[in-house]
Parts: sequence; C-alpha cells; structure tokens
Amino acid sequence: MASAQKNLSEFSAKNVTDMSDKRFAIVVSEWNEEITEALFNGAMETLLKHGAKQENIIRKDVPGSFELSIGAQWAAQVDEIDAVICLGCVIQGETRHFDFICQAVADGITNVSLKYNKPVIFGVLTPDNQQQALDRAGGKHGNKGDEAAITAVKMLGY
Ligand code: DLZ
Repeated sequence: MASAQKNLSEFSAKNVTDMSDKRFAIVVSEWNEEITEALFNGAMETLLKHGAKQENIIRKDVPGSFELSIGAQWAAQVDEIDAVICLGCVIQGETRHFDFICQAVADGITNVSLKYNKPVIFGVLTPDNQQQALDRAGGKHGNKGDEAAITAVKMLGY
C-alpha cells in the first residue's frame, strides 16, 4: 500500500520549474541545415532561459529526419538524460519521400518515448516549401525549436 501511495504522489503534478539539474539531448537533422540550425538555436536559447545549464545540454547530429528516431534512442538510453528534443525539417517534395519520412519519424519518436519512459519531443517542421520553413524557424510564425524546448520543460514539470 505504501508503495502505491508513493506511486500516486509521483504521478500527481510535480510542478518542477527549475531545470538547472535536468539534462537534455538535442538531436538535429542535417537536411535543410539552414532551417535546423535556426531550430537548434531557438531550442538552446529557450532551455537556457528556463535555467538549464549549457553543460547539461548535449547535441547529436544525424544525416536526415529519418534518422532522428535512432538518434533519439541513442540519447534516451543514457540514464542521465531526462528529455530528448528532435529537430528536423522535411519539405514537401514531388516524391512520396515526404510521407514516408514524416510517418516514420513520428512513429519512431513515439516508440522511443514510450520505451524509455522519457519525453522525446517532435520538433520537426513539415512545410510545403522553404519559405514556410523559414517562417517557422525564427520568422513570422515563431520558432518550432523554441516550442519544442518549452514542451520538454513542461513535460519534465508534470
Ligand atoms: C531523402 C530525403 C529527402 C528527399 N528529403 C528530406 C527532407 O526534406 N528532410 C530531411 O530531414 N531529410 C530528407 N531526406 C533524407 C532522409 O531523412 C534520410 O536521411 C535518408 O532517406 C536516408 O535514410
């Protein structure tokens, strides 16, 4: 009964707002590098703003968004890492690559999150074109990297 009580209290809101002892991995896709660098900068800035320490944020690059899942798994399996943020940009093209990659990365990231019981955040832009990507990578529609970092911070606080 005692352990059930403990589990229940662990489940209820923790309201953690101090990120200074949390460790983050940011997995960054090299495809559409101009965009993913802007997403990375947005995510870093936001984590630091929320008290995370620079030395507690580890970056791992992968070739394309398709590889974000395995990159996330490499990070999530490290005990010390509390949350993983995946950043990528898949631009709608004329091939069916787009659908395959988007579906694979969404499923892959979800599986890693559930397998390792850690927040693994989907910070992947799926725009129709480069301009839409720029608009969401520090342009007029904000920065998806920033949003992804906020989501990670929120998830660690629940
Ligand atoms: C092959 C490919 C294509 C066509 N487009 C993109 C893209 O827009 N964004 C992205 O992140 N990656 C793309 N890739 C690469 C795949 O994600 C993957 O790296 C390769 O298919 C090798 O597994």
